[in-house]
Amino acid sequence: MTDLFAGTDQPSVDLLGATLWPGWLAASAQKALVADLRDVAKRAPFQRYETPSGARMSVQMTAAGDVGWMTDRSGYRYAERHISGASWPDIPEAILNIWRATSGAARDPDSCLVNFYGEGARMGLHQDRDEANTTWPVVSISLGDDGLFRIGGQNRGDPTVSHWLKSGDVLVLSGAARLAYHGIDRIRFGSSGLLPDGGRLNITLRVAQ
Ligand code: MD6
Ligand code: FE
Repeated sequence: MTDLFAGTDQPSVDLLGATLWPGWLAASAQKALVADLRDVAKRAPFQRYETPSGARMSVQMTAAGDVGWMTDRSGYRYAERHISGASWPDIPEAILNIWRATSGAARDPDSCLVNFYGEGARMGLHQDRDEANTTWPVVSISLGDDGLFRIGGQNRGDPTVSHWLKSGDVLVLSGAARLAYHGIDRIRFGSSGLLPDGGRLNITLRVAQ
């Protein structure tokens, strides 16, 4: 298993306090993760949620774990069930192993959000702060097409830096960067061959409750 991972001995990149491990996942591990996510999406199909303001998100989402992040007109929250009423699938073991190797946290995550970006999808600047305890890190895994990630500080108006996240990159938001504003400005649709029909998958692991 560990030979699927490039590992954390390679140089990391600091993005305003967030730690990026470029190309942390070998191509074989990336393919295996896509297969795991297809299984998750079979049990819990992707949705385009509505935000509290009534806007439909361009990113499609599903989840695994005890709870899954979702939004509708009544607000952002972690739900115990998919919109179908089914409980969320378990977090795949290979995904838990990435958290264990990179997060530095003494416990496993209880929530795994899966984002899918088709052509033109984006995610506005936001903080991840719907979790009960926001001192646990967030681990983010990128698969498929390149995504232009932007990160700033703990206030919306703080200066930001941008970086293209590539397939196999692992990013950890911890410490002061845990509550940094961040988002995906755009993707380069078709830039990766990992997903036959193009697009970008992002996995975020969290301790939500
Ligand atoms: C994305 N990522 O990469 C969106 N959140 O598609 C996030 O919203 C994110 O990359 C918390 C920590 C790392 C992230
Ligand atoms: Fe986020």
